[in-house]
Amino acid sequence: MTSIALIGNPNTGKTTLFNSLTDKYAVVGNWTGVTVDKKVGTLKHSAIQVVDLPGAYSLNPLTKDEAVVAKYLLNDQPDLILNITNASQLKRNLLLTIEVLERGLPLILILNMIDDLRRSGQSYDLVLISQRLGCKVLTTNARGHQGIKELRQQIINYQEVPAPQLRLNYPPMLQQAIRQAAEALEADFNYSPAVARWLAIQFIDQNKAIREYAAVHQLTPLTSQVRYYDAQQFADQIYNTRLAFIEDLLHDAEQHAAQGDSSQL
Ligand code: GDP
Ligand code: MG
Ligand code: K
Repeated sequence: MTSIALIGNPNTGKTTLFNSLTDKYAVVGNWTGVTVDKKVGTLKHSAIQVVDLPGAYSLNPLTKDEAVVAKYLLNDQPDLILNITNASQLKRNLLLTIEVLERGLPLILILNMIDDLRRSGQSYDLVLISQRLGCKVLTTNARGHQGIKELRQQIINYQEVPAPQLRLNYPPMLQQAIRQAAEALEADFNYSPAVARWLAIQFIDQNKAIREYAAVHQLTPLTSQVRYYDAQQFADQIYNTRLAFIEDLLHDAEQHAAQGDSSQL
């Protein structure tokens, strides 16, 4: 069965979007913990399964909610991920986007709450954002039911959404550690290159859910090789590289929009 997953930070409009896409009744609310378990519905007039996951700021779980998302990406293989973001808080939201893009599954980035962004007078060049991240970008106002038809069309054509190839330029020593671990995971455990690399990055980043998974599955390329590195230094480098990438991206996307170079919000 085809399934698509909604992933994003808390309060970005995931449940609002879920409710307008699916037939199934679901409670909308923003109390923390209201969606600790994933909610499943079906896309209206289709058999496509839609999964509403709890909000998370990172795949490295600090809370039970966040652990659900990390475990979902470890154990499930959705045909498409909808990454819902608050368009006015992209700097923070895109940190999760990068982690999910690195997983390598087809993904559409949704800049939701586009009404708020427009009201604030801000705009971004969507083509630039799409090119740098290597994924499709759509805008929605989930509360006002805007952009839903276009999104629905993209979901139905999920087979045309390519797998992302995002490769951030992590510092050389870190890059080498990632590559070594990833190559061993591919060779010895048959992981695909994208998943192997994602597991290596997440393990080095001290993701608790991934470390548990690596221990249970005895992923020795991770548990034996990587532990010799300075874990905290690498985790800092991962965060700093992602943040610098996002800051550049948003700076350029704003400038291009201001110059009217191409498609704007
Ligand atoms: P979730 O935590 O990601 O599931 O977010 P919710 O769907 O619960 O939405 C959080 C709040 O944002 C609710 O009050 C929604 O009505 C509101 N909201 C959702 N989408 C939009 C949107 O596109 N624009 C605006 N202005 N508000 C929205
Ligand atoms: Mg929700
Ligand atoms: K249905």
